[in-house]
Amino acid sequence: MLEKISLAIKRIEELSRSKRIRVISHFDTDGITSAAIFSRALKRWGKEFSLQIVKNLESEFINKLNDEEILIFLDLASGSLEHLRSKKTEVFIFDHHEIAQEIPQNVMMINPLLDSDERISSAAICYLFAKKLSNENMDLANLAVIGMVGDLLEKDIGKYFSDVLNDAETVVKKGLLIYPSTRPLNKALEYSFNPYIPNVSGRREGVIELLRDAGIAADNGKYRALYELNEEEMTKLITAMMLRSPDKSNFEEMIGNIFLVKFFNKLEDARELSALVNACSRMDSPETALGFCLGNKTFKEDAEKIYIDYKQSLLSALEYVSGTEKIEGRDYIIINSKDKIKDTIIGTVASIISHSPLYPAGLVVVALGYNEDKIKVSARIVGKKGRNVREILSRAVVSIGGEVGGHPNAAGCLISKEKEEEFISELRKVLDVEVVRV
Ligand SMILES: [Mn+2]
Repeated sequence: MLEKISLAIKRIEELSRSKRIRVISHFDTDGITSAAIFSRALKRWGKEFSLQIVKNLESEFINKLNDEEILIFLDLASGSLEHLRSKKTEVFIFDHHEIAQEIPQNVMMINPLLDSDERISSAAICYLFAKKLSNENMDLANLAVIGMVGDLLEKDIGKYFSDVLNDAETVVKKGLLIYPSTRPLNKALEYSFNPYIPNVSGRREGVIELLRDAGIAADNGKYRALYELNEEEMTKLITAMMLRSPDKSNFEEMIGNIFLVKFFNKLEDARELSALVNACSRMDSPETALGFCLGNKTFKEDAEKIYIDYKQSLLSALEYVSGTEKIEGRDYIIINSKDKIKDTIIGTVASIISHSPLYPAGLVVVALGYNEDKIKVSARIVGKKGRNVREILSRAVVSIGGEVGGHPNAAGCLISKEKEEEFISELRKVLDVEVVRV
C-alpha cells in the first residue's frame, strides 16, 4: 500500500498542474478525520482543492461530478466502481471498504484490503499519505487515532496502527471503556448511556455505591478520572461492574484499550473526541466537525454546544420511543418515528435500544425515520445471537426497491416515502414467517 501511495502522490502532482482537485469524503468520524488530514496535507503541499462531505454516494451524484477535475474519494467509493468507470477523469480512492467490482482503468485504488490483513480506518490511510508527503504532517497522527476509534477498528494493534499511535504520542491504557476516561469517575459513570449500565447510568446513588464496592474513594469530595486508576483499582472496578451486569456476554466489549491523544494542547479521550465529531455531523454540521478537527477555536466552541444538543436529542428520541405506540410481534418491534427522530440518529437510537436491559436477547428492533422524500430504516438485534437482520431487510425490500447495507446484526436501508405502508407490511410478513419457521 505504501508503494501505491507513492504512485498516487506522483500522479496527483502531474495531473494537478492542469486540473483542479475535488475531494469527497464520508460524514462519519472516520470520513471527517480523513478529510481533515487530507485537506491539511494538500494545503501544505500547495495544492488548490475543493472539499465535499456526503452522507452516502449515490449514482446521480457521481454522474454530475465535473470531468474537468481530479476526483479523490475518502472513506467511500470502493462499492461504486461501476459508476466511476464512465467518468472521463482520473479517480483516486483512499478507502478501506470492501471492493465490490473490478477496478476500472481510470481509478487508482489505495485500499489495505488489496495487500494486507490489517484492518485500518480511512483516516489512518490518509495519514500514511500525508506522512509520505512530509514529516511535517506527523502532527495529524492524532486525527488518525480518532478515525480508528470512530470505526471501531482500534481493538487489534497491527503494524500500521502502532506506527500511528507512536507518531501521535498516544497514551494507551487497558481498562473499562467508559468515556471520557479523563473526567471524574463518578460523572463519567453517571452520564454513560452508551454503554448503558443498569442502576448506574443516570443514578447518582448507584454510582456512589458502585465506587464504594470497588474500594475507590474520593479525595476531598473529588473522584479521580478513570485513566488515573492503577491496575488494582481498575480490576476492582471491573469486578464490581461485572457483578451488576445482567448479561455477562456483553461485558467483554466494555473492556479494552483507552486511547489518550493530545488535542488543543490537552490530553483527551479519543472515544470522546470521536463521539463529538460524529455528533456534529449527525446534527447537520459536518463543517463544524471538520473545523474542530483542524484545530479552530471558534469551531471548537460550536462543536461542544452541538454535542450537548446531540445528547439531548438522543435522550428525547429515547423518551419518544418509550412513550410511543410500537408495532409488536412475537420477537420483534417496529418503531415508525416518521419525522420525530432524525434519519441521522435513527441508527444510534436503534443501537441503544438493542443494548438496553429492558428488551430480551434475540429481539429484532427496526426503527424508521424520515429523510426528505425517503425513509431511513435501521435494524438491530438485541444481544449477540439472533436472526440475520440484513437478510430480513433485503427480503422486505424485494418488491419495493432499495439497497440494504450493513451486517447480520446491524443493517440499514433507504426506501421511498411513498412505500411506507407497503414496506411495513412486507417487513411484518418476513418477520412473522421467520417465527413460524423457527
Ligand atoms: Mn471508515
